[in-house]
Amino acid sequence: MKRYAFLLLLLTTARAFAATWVSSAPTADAFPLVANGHAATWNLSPTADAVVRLAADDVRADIERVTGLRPAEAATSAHPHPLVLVGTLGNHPRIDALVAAGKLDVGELAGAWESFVITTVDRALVIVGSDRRGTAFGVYELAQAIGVSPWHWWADVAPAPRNALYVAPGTRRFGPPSVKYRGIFLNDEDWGLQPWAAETFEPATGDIGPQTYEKVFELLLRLKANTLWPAMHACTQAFNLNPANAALADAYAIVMGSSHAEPLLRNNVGEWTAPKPDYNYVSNRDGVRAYWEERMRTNGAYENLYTLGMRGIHDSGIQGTTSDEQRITVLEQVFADQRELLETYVTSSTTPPPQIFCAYKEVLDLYRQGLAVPDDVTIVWPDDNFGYVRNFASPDEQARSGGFGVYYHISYLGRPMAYLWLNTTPPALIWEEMAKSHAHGADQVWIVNVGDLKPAEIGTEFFLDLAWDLRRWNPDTLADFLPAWAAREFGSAQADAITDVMNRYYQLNSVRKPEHLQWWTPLKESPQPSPFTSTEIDARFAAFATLRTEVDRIAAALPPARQAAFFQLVSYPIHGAALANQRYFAGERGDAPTAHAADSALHAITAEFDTIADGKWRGFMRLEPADNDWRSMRIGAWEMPHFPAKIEPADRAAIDLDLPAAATDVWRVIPGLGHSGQALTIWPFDTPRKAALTVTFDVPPTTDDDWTLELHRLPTHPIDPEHGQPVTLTLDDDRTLTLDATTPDGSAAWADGVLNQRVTHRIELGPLTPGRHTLTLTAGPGLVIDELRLRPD
Ligand code: REL
Repeated sequence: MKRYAFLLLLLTTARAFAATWVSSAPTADAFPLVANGHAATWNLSPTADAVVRLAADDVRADIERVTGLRPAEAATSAHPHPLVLVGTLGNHPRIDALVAAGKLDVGELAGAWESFVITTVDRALVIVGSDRRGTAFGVYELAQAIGVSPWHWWADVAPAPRNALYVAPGTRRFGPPSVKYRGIFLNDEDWGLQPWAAETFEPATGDIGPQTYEKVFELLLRLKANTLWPAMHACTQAFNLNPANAALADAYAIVMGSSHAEPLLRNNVGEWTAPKPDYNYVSNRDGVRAYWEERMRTNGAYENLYTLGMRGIHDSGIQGTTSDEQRITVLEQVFADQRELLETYVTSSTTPPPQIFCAYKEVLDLYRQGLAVPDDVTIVWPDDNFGYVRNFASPDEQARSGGFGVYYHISYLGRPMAYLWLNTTPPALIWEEMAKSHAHGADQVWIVNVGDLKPAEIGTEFFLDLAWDLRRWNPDTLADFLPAWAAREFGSAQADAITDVMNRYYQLNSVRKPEHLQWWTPLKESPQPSPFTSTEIDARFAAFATLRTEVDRIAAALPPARQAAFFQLVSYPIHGAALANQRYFAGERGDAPTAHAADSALHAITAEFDTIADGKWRGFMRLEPADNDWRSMRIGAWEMPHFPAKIEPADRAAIDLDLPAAATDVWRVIPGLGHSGQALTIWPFDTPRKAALTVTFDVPPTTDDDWTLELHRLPTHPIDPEHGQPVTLTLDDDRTLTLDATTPDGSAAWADGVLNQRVTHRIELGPLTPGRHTLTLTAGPGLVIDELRLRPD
C-alpha cells in the first residue's frame, strides 16, 4: 500500500506541469493568500500599467471564485501585512526598495522579455515582472496555481472550491519565453464566433466587437500569449474600423498583427472600398500606399506586429503581375515602400517595430526563387494548412537578424478539403512540427490558426504552452500534457479516464478527420468508397462505440459544476466524431436507417450546445455557416453515398514490424503520433547526421509469397528541400534499396497524404525465406515513420 502511494506521488510529480506551490493547508512560513476567513490585501503601484491593473482585478475575482472571499486593494503599501505586492521592476516603489535592500533577488529580470518572479518576502507575496506583460503573466500564473483554468470563462471550467490558500515560501522564476511573439488567428469565424457574438454575446454591436475581444485578450494573457491576428472574413467588421478594438488591445498589452494577406493592419475584404482591380501595386502604387499610410497614421502608436508584402484582396495571389520575376520585383518595391511608412509613422529613434513576412502558399515559391527579404524582418514559414511545416531555415539563413517564425493551422478552410469543425490535431503532431521548427531557428513568431476558437481549446493551449516554454516538452514528457490538463479542468478522480478517451479520440481521428470522411478529394475524378476492409470498419465502429460509452460514464461521475465544461471539451467532440463516422460508414454500407439515425443524433447534440451554461453559447456550434459565403465547407454536405457493391480488398495476413521495440536513444517513440500513436523520429531535431534503425521480423515457415514492404510515414516536409528525405533500407545486410520519402508539395499525392495523414511507400522485396530477417533503415532528421508492414503479394 505504501509502495503504491509512493508510485502515485512520483506519477503526480511527473505530470504536474501546472504549479503546485499553493496549498489549502498551512505549512511552515507559508504566505496566507486566504486564511482564517481573510484574504490578503493587494497593492499595485499608482502608476501601474493598465494591463497589470486588469490582470490583478481578474485574479482577485478568481480568488473570490475559489474561496468566496474577494481580496481588497490598498492604495499604499504601508497597509498592514499580509500584503500581495504586484508591480513591474522600476515601477513599484516598495518592490524596488526590497530589491535595493537586497531582500528580493530578481536575478536576471532587469531588461528580460516578459519574465517574472513570484516570491515571498517580509510577510508579503511579491509578483514582479520585467515589463508590463511579464507582470500580468505573473499575476495570471497565480490564478493557475490556485486552480483557475485559463478557460474558466471560454469553456465554463469551474475551479474546485477551497477554504484557504497558502503560498509555499521560496522564489519562483519564469521566462523569458521560448518564442518572442506568440498568438492566435481567429479565422473562418462564419460558423461559430461571429454568429454567436452578433446574436448572443454582443447583440448591441451585432458583431465580433470590443466585448468579445476583451474576453479574447484576457484568455490570451491567461495562456501567456501576446499576439492576435483578428477575425477577417466578410461577415465581420474589420477590426480597426472600430477604434475601440485597438484601444482595448493596447490596454491588454496585446500586440496586434494581421494575416499574410493583410499587410500593415489593413483588412482588405472589409476595407478596400475602391474597385477590386485597383488593389494593384503595378497600376495603382500611390492608391495602395495611401491606403496603408492611413492605417499607420491611426494605429502606428500602438504595439503592433507588422505584416509586410502583398497578396490579393483575400487569400489569393498578388494582382497585376504576369510572371514570378515581375512578382519578385514588385514585392521588393512593396517592402521598401512599407518600411518607409513604418519609418515615418512608427519607428522610435532607435528601434524599428517588429515586422514579418509570411511566405504563405505561392509566396514561398517566390522566396525560394530569390525574393530578397530585408534582414531584420522575421520570415514566417507556413505549414501546408494541414499541420506540416513547409520550410525550415538552413544554417546559413539562420544568421538573419530578423530570424524566423511559423504560421500553423489546427483549423483550415480551403483545398483539398477544409477542416473547420472539431479539433483533432494531436498535441504530439503540434509538438513534433513546432519543436522541429524551433530547433531550426523559428523562435521569433508563432501564430496558430484556431478557426472559431471553440472547440479548439486543447490544441490552442498546447501550442501556446510550447511557445511559452518549449524546454518542458520532449518525447519523455509529452504524454504528461493531457493528464495534467484533465486534472486541472475536471479534477484528479477522472483525469486518467479522460486522458485515455482523448488519446483514443486523437488516434482514431489521425486515421481520418471527421471532416474528411468522404473518400475522395476534389482532385480526383469521382467519389470513391473508403479503402478500409469490412473488418477495419467494424473495428472503427466498435472503437467509437466504446469511447461514447466511456465518455457517458465519465460524465455521470462528474459533479454538476463540471458538466458544461465536459460537454464542450470532451463529450461533444467525441460523440460528434463518432456520429460522423457512423453516419458515413453506415451510409457507405447502404444501411440507411443507421446512417439517418446518426445524422439526427449529430444534429441533436449540436443543438444541445445552444442550451448548455444557460444558453451562454447559443449560436456557437453549427454544422453550416450562418452566412452564405462558405456553405458545406465545415464537414461537407452529407447525403447517403451511392456506390456499387464494394469490392473487398483481399485481407491477407500482413506482418507488422515492431517499430517501438526498435527505438534507440536517437530514433525516439513519440507517444500519440501517427495512426499507430507511437510513430518514430530522430530527436533532437537538429541532430546533424543520419541514424540507423534496425528491426527484426520472422517470415512464417510455409510461405512462397513475394513480399512488399510498406513504409508508412507522416506527410512531413523535408528539412532540406534540395536533398529531400532519402531513405536507405538494408535487408539482411545483403540487399540495399533506396527511396526518396518526399511528396511534391501541393500535388495530388500531397493532398492524399494530408487527408490520410500518412504517405505509404511500397517497396517490392520479392520472395523471402522463412525465418528471421533483419531490416535496417537509415535516414536523417525530419522523417517520421508511423508503421512498417510486410504484405504478401
Ligand atoms: O490563412 C488561411 O488559412 C486563410 O488564408 C484561409 O483560411 C482563408 O482566409 C479562408 O479563410 C478563406 O478563404
